[in-house]
Parts: sequence; C-alpha cells; structure tokens
Amino acid sequence: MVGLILVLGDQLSPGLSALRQADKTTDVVVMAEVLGEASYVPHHPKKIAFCFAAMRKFAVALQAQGWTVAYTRLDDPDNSGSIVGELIRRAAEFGAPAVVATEPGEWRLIAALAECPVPVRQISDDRFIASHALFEGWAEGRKQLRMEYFYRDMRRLTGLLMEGDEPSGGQWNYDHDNRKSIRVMPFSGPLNFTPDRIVQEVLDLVSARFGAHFGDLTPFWFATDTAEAGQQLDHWLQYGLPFYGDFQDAMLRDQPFMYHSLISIYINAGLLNPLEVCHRVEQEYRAGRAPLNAVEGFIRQIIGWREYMRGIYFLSGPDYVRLNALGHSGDLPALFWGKPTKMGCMGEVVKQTKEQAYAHHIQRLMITGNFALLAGIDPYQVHEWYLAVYADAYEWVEAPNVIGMSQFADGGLLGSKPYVSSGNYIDKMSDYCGACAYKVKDKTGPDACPFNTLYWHFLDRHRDRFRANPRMGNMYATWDRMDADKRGVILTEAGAWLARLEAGEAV
Ligand code: FAD
Ligand code: DLZ
Ligand code: SF4
Repeated sequence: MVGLILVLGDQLSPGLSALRQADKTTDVVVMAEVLGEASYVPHHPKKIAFCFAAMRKFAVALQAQGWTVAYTRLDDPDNSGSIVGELIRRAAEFGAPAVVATEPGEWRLIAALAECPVPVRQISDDRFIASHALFEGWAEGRKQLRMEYFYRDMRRLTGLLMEGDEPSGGQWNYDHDNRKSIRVMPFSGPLNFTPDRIVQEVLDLVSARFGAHFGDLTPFWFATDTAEAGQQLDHWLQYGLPFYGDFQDAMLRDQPFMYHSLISIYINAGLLNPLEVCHRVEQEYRAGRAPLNAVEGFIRQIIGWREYMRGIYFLSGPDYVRLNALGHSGDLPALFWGKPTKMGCMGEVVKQTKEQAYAHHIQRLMITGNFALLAGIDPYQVHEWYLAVYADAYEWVEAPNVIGMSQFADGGLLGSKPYVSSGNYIDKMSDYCGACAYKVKDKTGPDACPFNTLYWHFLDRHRDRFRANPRMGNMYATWDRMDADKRGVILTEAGAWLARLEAGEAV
C-alpha cells in the first residue's frame, strides 16, 4: 500500500526521520510550495526564494536516489494553497490512506497536521541533540532554566571540547574574551553562489508573486543545496572561524557579515547537520588552526543556545508567542519596514536586513531588539517582524529569541535580566554613531541619542518589576543618585520622543 511522506521546506535532510522509516519502492514523498506557508507572515523574498530553490533541488536529489516525489510548484493550477490541502489531494491521487511526517517546527503546523482528514503520524525530529523528553527532564524541578547549565550537559553528552570529564582549557565558557570591537574588516564574508537554472526560475516566480514583500530579492547569493552549503562552511572555517570569537559582538557600517558563519540559514533548513558542523569546528581547534575562545563560542551557540531555544519553545506551548509580561502595546514603527529614521544604527541594520535577509546576533539583540524593548513595542508585532524578515527564521528558534531573550515578554523564563542598553554600548561595539544625526554623548537635549533617554524611561516605568533584581541594582542606584530635575528632563524628553515616533515622524 502507498504511504505518503511529507517533507517540509525546512526538512531538507536526507537522513530525515520520516524518510528513514519509509520504503522507496512503495511510498511517495510529498513536497509542496504553498501560498499558506509563503505568506502567513510577509516573508522576505530572499527567504522564499531560498526555500523554494532548496526544496526543488532536494526533490531532484531524492528522485535521483530512486524516490517517487509528488512535487507541487507554487504556480501549478491544482495547487490547493496549503500543506494539508496538498496532503488531501495527493492521498486521493495515490490512494494513500495515511501520511508520516517529521514533526514540524511550529505549533501552528503541528495542529494543522493533527486535524488533517488524512491521518498524519508525526514522528520526532532527531536532527536535534536534545529530544523533547531530554529537555523536559532537564527542566523539571528547576527554578530557573539557565542556558549555561544546559550547555554543560550538552558538552558532556556530545563529548565536544571535553578532555575526559573536564572542559578543554579548564573552562566551560570563554565569552569574556569575545567582546572586542574592530574598525577595519579584512574578511570579505560568505561565498556568493551564482543562480543556476533552477534558482533563476524560482527568482522569476518570487519576483512576480512576492515582489511587494519587504526585502530585496536580488542579488541572490545563498547556497541552495548541501554541497554549496558545505562549501560555505569550509570557506568560513578557514577564513572566519579563527577571528569569530574575538569580534563576535562587533558591528560596522556596510559590513553586514563580519566574521559570522552565515550557516543558520542552511542548518535550519536541513542542508547542514548541526552536530557535524560542531565536529568540523572542533577539529579546527584540535589541529591548532583556530583558538579555543572562537571554537568554544561557536559550539556554545549551536549545542547550547540553539538546542536550548528549541527546548524552551516546545516546553512553553503554543501560547508562548502571545506572552507580554511587560504590557508593551506600541505599534511596530514604520522604520522597521525601511521608512526613514535619523537613528544611524537602526537605519543601518534595517537597510542590511532588507538587502540580505540577515543580521547577526548582536544587531538583532542590541539594535532592533533593544530599540523595540525600550520603545515599548507590542512583542507579538516584534515577533512577526523577525519571523518575516530573516532567512533563518522559523518559529521554534525565532520566538524564544524574540519573545524571551530580546523582549523579556516571558517575564524572565529565559533570561535573568532584559537586554537593554543606552547608546554607549552601541558606540563601543560599532562605528554607527559616527554617522548618526544624533549625538551619542548627549544625554539630553535636541540631539541626544534616543537610546540614552529611552533607557532610563524603560527602567523607570518598570521599576516595580526590576528594582529588586540583583543584576540591575547598579543601574537603579545610578538612576536614583541622579539629580531629580535631570531625571525629570530625561523622562519628559523620552516621552516626547516616543510620542513623535508614534505619530509617524521620521525620528
Ligand atoms: P553565527 O554567529 O555564525 O553563529 C553560529 C550558529 O549558532 C548560528 O548559525 C546558529 O545556528 C546558532 N545560534 C547562535 N545564536 C543562536 C541563538 N540565540 N539561538 C539559536 N541559534 C543560535 N537564529 C535563527 O537561527 N533563527 C532566527 O529566527 C533567529 N532569530 C533571532 C532573533 C533575535 C531577536 C535574536 C537576538 C537572535 C536570533 N537568532 C535567530 C539567533 C542568531 O542571531 C542567529 O542564529 C545568527 O545571527 C545566525 O547567523 P550566523 O549563522 O552567521 O551565526
Ligand atoms: C518558510 C517556508 C516557506 C516560505 N514556504 C514553504 C512552502 O511553500 N512549503 C513548505 O513545505 N515549507 C515552507 N516553508 C517552511 C515552513 O514554513 C516550515 O516548515 C514551518 O514553518 C515549520 O517550521
Ligand atoms: Fe544609534 Fe544613538 Fe549611536 Fe545614533 S547615536 S547610531 S541612535 S546609538
């Protein structure tokens, strides 16, 4: 009897659990480009193009291995527009009574498959190191779910950077070595792949159908299959990794990529395997080609943060994205969609996001995220923006990063204090302030950097929640020591600035 095997756009791994348990001689693989997935948030055109091109190439590779693939293109006349619709259609076409799917990375789709009239058996996605059961077991009974402790367990479990029972170099975490700023950028960034025929066809389609979405479709340079993604990894291991740790948090104008690996796009879609990537990175350390702070820093991001974020997402349930612990209700300002702003840092990161569907971690956390938090924007709107604009964004990883880490909307489940800063931090880590209409050194007055006044406004309006937080005591002590008149001026100026932002002024 024919069985259907669903492969989603972020499940492009030959070793996918649903494929492993299937029989190529009888089963049919279903893959579908559908409007529902491409537009439930207005995804960046580069992200849609990447997804469709990688799906088409994966389907070709499966066929070459002897699989029967029922592939629906977006413009196929019979396309029903949704994943469930395509399963119903293909079940009727092949006389298949049931479907097997690797569990999707989003509650929305898990629920849709559970309600599909053709029964769908959802099996676990074992491309991750920590299963749901492992994470639940780790979380059980803990008052606080701190990534650092989870990460140590992942090091022990995988044996990565371990010397027996001890961490390589004697320390678990070398983050304090990873905060250097930089003013000149010698590394030219990721490899650029010239679109081949398949990619070009997809670009034409995306341009015609999704041209109105925020973001530049071209130049399109992403890798779109495992071989190309592997080339990008090799390139970065050689030229980027050795410096990755030192300058991980640095930001420069017109340098969107710095020493970052650009592989989240490929790992999240299934083109690269996270554990294999970590073993390659460890090898660079063992061979003396990359320093420990870089290698540990990178491995922590993958087996620590990435796994931990997924654990939090599935532990917290479908309502997690609606959390709003700080009661923020401002609308997402138009400047997030590229409307003019006088803030150099925000203008730069949004421009780069529009061009590349990429921003590195500190840009996401300490520029756009920091700003949205200080300005009191509704976290759900912030979440939808991040999910739409970044090529690596899928809800299981995006939501905990945005709702939890960046917006503190989960009330501190994930982080012990909010990631907020004044302009001083941005000035230290970037060259943005030098080209800004505002003055980062001005604390008040017409030219004062908005981050400077908004920072105190945030602390002041959330005093009841954060005053007793031991990690924030110094900030409140500084605020309380300030002259009362000065505090009044700061709060008045911040309020007026926010009112102008809300009124749609190009502030
Ligand atoms: P590198 O700096 O080279 O890092 C190496 C790898 O570590 C990444 O490829 C990624 O797989 C992993 N990683 C690093 N940090 C994290 C993290 N916090 N959570 C999960 N994985 C991590 N990452 C996504 O993959 N998708 C998202 O939608 C996403 N949204 C984010 C939103 C916010 C507000 C913040 C602060 C972070 C977000 N991140 C997200 C995490 C991080 O910014 C990206 O993984 C990273 O920028 C990807 O670029 P890279 O591959 O060049 O990363
Ligand atoms: C992101 C995305 C897009 C843009 N389009 C499709 C699609 O047409 N078909 C598909 O199978 N998957 C797509 N995806 C990825 C899914 O949205 C993703 O599988 C879910 O969000 C779960 O992570
Ligand atoms: Fe951003 Fe303020 Fe610096 Fe301007 S001065 S770039 S607004 S931090």
